[in-house]
Amino acid sequence: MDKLSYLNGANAEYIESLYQSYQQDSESVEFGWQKFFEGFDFGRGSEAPAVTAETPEQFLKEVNVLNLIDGYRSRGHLFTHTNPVRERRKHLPTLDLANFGLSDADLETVFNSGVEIGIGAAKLKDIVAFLKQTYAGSIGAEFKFLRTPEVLNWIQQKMESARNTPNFSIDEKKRILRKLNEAVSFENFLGTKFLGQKRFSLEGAEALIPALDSVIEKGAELGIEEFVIGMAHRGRLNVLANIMQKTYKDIFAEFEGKSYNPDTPFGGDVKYHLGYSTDVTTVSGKSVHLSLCPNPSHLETVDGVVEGMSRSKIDFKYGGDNSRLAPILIHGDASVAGQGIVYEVIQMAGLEGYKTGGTIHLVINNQIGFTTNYKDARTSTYCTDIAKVTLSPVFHVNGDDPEALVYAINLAMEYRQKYKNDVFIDILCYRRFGHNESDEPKFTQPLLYKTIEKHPNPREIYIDQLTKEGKLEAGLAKEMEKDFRGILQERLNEAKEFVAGNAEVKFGGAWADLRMATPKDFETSPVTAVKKSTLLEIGKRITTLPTNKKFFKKIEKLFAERSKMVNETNIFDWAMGEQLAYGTLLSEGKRVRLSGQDVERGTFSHRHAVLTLEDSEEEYVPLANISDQQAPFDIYNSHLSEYGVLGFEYGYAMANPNALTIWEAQFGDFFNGAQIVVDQYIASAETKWQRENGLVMLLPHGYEGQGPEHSSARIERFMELCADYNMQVTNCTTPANFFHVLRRQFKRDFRKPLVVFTPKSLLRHPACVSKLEEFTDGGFKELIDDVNVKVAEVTRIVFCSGKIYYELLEKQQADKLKHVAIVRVEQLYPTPVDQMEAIQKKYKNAKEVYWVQEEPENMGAWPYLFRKLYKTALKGIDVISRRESSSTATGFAKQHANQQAYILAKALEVSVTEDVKDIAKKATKKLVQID
Ligand SMILES: Cc1ncc(C[n+]2csc(CCOP(=O)(O)OP(=O)(O)O)c2C)c(N)n1
Repeated sequence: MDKLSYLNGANAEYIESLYQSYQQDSESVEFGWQKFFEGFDFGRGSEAPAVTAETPEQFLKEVNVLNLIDGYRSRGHLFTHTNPVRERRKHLPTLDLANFGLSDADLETVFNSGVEIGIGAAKLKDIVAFLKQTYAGSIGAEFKFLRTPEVLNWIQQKMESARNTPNFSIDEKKRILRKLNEAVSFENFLGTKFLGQKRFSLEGAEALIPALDSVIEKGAELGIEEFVIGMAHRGRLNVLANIMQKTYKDIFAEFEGKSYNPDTPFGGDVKYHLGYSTDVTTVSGKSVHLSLCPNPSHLETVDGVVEGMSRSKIDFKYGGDNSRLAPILIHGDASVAGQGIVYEVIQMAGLEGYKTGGTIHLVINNQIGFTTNYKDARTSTYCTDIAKVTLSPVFHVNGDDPEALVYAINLAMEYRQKYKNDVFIDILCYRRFGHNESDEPKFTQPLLYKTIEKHPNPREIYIDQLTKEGKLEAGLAKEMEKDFRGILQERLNEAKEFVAGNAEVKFGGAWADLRMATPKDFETSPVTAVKKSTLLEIGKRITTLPTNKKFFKKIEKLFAERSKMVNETNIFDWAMGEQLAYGTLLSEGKRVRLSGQDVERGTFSHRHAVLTLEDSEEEYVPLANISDQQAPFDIYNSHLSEYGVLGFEYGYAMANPNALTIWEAQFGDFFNGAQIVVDQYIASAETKWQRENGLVMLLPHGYEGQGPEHSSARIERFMELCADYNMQVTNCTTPANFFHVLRRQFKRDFRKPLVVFTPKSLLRHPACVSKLEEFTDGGFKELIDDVNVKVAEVTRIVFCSGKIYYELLEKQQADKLKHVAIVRVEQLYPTPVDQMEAIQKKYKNAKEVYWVQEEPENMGAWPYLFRKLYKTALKGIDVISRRESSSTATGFAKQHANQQAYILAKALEVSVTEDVKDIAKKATKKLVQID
């Protein structure tokens, strides 16, 4: 009806003429007017109190009332009673009658416009009462920005039929009270028994517990079989205990410090970061699986991970049916407003490769972030304003009104199932204590905390309400509390007795057949070769284009070349090595998912995994057309996000160990936008949470004169995180080794993250090819020895990795050098130290051993290798590299070329040109002598 607002005070003749048109043909006027005139006619012909809107002036008054209704629907949320501890600031214009051309004198007048809200012709005072109750009570609904009339009307109808007074049965009310009681008592109990220990209590927002309990019930009723939940510290223990059903005993044991077992290699994490999964049975007897994703302290990082886990399960467990699983993200008000990752993740909601059928977002809006007032935490009106990006409805709810919250969350669940979009619930509440239990909030918010001190908890408020309604038997609430405290005390006593057992990790669900890795697993790589006939057959399938489709000439040519590799030369380039890895895994029933910016074609135009037909938008995906029995091949160009997408893919791999999940950075350096995911999940999840993950990161890397931002994928950043066999870091030099390292992800009964520094210029380098036998024989090689030299003639060993190898090789061959063995370390971590030592032993005449890298001395693998090797037989190793630098690479092409020539010359001990000598002088490079 907002179309009518411009008519406020418009001319009466116009309305009169509209009415005449409507009388002749109701369809001739807009829908809003149809409804209005319908009501008008109805009012005139009804038994309702005298309606005298016979004149244009009266029409206008009716329009004013319609505008008032529209005002409440669209702006009522600004005037709600949703804040339990603060007066809301004034929003102008108000919804006062005067702002709609009405006054108190009209209150007794009957208006047909009442039809618009379903109460028929009614006195203005009743219309206002209805609107206040519906739109300015405990729930503020923001939905008028939705664009689809059907969705808009649906929410409007839901709001107006419930009128903020949901009709819960006595049993439902008792359940809400019971869950509220659990939430409140649990915190009180922890507070008294573990005084001063950090627990990030939920106090002030306890209504979250009945709300989550209810959404599980409602979800199950609407077909949900699983929820994947992400949340931060606040109230997490309460959710673990009272929703996830983690036993009180286990939680208390963690408080007592009993779960630490010195015999395990795990570092563990604080108790309010741990994940958990469980099966719950609803009141109606349905079973629902709940997974609470582990999360680090970094707020909102978990969002992408939860979405990825959800999508993964939707894909492999629910056959793509997203009405059977829903993600729930629980945010804080400061973090949802402040963290950019929220935007990155929310943008996924409608993207083909990432959508999960709608996420239910809950915000524990305690109006404070640590010590920061909400006014300093955002510019937007609401902390949830990001919801408007995806046109997601928002319900702002008073956290002291658990029934309103339960109603709102049930509505959100229904909405999610029906419209498959995100929906937000902003729980207006407060934080009873400081940021944590040893913090003094009065230092920074003295007045607010005076109010909070006196404010009754939500259970007391609800008991009061139920008592007034006459719905609560005397003594029941007290009994509930006593019983529950009794249970808690019993569990605490058990926890004190509890001695930590051998915490051997057992995987469940999709991970049931897997185990934790041991150092022995990394001594050699398993056979990952594929039978020749199979490889060639798959090769044929993925290089043969259908004849009934019209492809670009260049694509036809490219595929003809690929086909030649399969059918004639049997020599494969990098792109084919990669495609054959995927093709063979798909044929073996392993799902392959690759996402990242522009991955379908490939940033360097080498992949062409998705082909768009000429003159049409139709796409053809060769890897999806291998056979009917193959596993799905999912490849998606991502939106321009690293942090969000890497988190998503990590989550995808976490849920499904049987999918090869790959994230590719556009250029390797861009991964640092996702450094938090690397630090907090990829590198450390196993040590902290005993969670394995088989995610692969492809990071284009190599010094090719493209300047500081497109040269380095920051190998050093990964190397510094390597410990405890936490991940595999590789810099392969051959298509076959790349093929094997990808396949290796599945050929062992454990999972490990794999980082591959991938080439750029090598994609088209004539020497960077592999023969058929390299695919059909053996497996991944951690180290590749030099086959071009004679052992006895070698006086210098040069270890290197990645692209520089081909430059060294070229010079070695061009200058016919016999004294330098160039040995490639293909796997930087776990570092094949034994194999490197064996090389040193083998070249017994070698007097010198160098590590040669393109990166500056303070970057690349050297700082790590230096630290590792000085305690081994290779302690005499020295480095040849660019001099240390604060920037990854030079922006001057000439300087780049000189630096590169200098490295080659130094490494191979060949004559250095004048230019390079000059550079060398300027570089003042001092080789670090070890020992
Ligand atoms: C990315 C990030 N930055 C800073 C912090 C430190 N920190 C922990 S809690 C907190 C306040 C969070 O406020 P809010 O999101 O409103 O949640 P609340 O603690 O109030 O429940 C901050 C700044 C963090 N954990 N993560």
